Amino acid sequence: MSVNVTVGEKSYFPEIEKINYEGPDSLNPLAFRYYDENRVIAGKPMEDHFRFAVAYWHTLGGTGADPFGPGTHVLPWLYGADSMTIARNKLDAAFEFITKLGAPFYCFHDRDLAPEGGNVAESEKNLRTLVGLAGEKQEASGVKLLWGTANVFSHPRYMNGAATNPDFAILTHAAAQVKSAIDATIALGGGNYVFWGGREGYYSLLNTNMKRELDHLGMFLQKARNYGRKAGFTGTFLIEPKPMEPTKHQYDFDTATVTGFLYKYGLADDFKINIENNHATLAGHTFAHEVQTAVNAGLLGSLDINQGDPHNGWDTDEFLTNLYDAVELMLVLLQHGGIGKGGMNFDAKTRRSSTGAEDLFIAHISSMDTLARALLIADDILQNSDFLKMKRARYSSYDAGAGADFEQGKFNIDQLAGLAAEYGEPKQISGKQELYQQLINRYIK
Ligand code: XLS
Ligand code: NI
Ligand code: NI
Repeated sequence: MSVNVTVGEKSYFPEIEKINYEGPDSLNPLAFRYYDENRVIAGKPMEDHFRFAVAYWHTLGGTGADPFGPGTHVLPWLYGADSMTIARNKLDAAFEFITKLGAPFYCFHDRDLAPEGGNVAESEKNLRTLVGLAGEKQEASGVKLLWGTANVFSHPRYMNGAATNPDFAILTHAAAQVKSAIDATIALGGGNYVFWGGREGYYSLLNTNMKRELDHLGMFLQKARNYGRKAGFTGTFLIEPKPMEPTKHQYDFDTATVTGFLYKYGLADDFKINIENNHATLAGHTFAHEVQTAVNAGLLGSLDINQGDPHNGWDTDEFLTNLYDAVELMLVLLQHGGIGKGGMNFDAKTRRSSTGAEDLFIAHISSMDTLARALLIADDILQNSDFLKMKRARYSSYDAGAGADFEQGKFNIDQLAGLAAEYGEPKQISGKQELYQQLINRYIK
């Protein structure tokens, strides 16, 4: 299904035409070389393998500002008579960008879409107005909402956290925002609703009652879930782990931590996990590890697609172009049934010195192509190589005999110890990691 190009009163990307698939030999940087949305791979069209989404905050709001200087990206839609005019212009630019790129989904925070007002009621009104307009854009273009979320970390009031803030009054403001962001997500037919921790975490245990803060977070999420379900939200709630930044100890450290949290607070039936590659890197994991961990728990929800810099320790949110990592990711996804009702959201920004509108398109195209190419490679590996056979053979001692009985729970520790005495010292079996790596490289072509 392709989306219809939707341009507002004035075009913000007049030099850019709809991006088309031109095939691997194309030298056109503004064309897809691998991402061919309708091409069927492993039983479904490419589009459904990825469900690509444009992230409103980086792509429409990212000015390139960093701690050492202001923004360098001149985004014409961010200039206007007042904040609501700017929000409307931004919406026009967003849908022109998304539809020219041909991404089927987008994601937003409440404050990306509409400005904060002077009080809660005004903020809610602003959001409702923009939700109405976004609904019209979705209708005209066929673009859908992958997920909505609330920004409960930028406003200074959230400096000590939102749901984990020691001040109850701040928690109530977070509740007001989450409530209307859930309403917005329902109104726009969003399939998922995300909670990224933001400032839910701490810098020093000296001034922090960690147990109490975590209980507050658990309670807050239960109440948000109850509200969403009552209001008719049938999609999935997602938690996005991150180990550090902005706080030193973020509560949603990684997939394993969040899995434990979801079970402890009775949330595992309604929540799944939104995994971001750069957050995995910061936690000392690979993206594939995090995705596999979520799969194991039955909690894989969605993905934030980007990559970090392995040489530094913060969230650089670069566009994913590392083909090797993408192949590992696609191998995990293809073996485990794919991304389901989640998608792949480009939580990534162009570099501060990449100042052209064209750069925004090239960045998304490159990532989409990296993943599409990785899909083709991973599918080829699974269909035509010994990869799966080799991996299965490693565990063949559990396929029959005493190993299979162990898996059935038929032995106690005494009996297992008896078997050890019977077997004597087992002969070495090589793990052959280098052979697997050689095989992957053979298929990257
Ligand atoms: C920040 C997070 C954020 C979430 C949405 O590091 O990745 O962008 O995806 O709040
Ligand atoms: Ni993210
Ligand atoms: Ni991030």
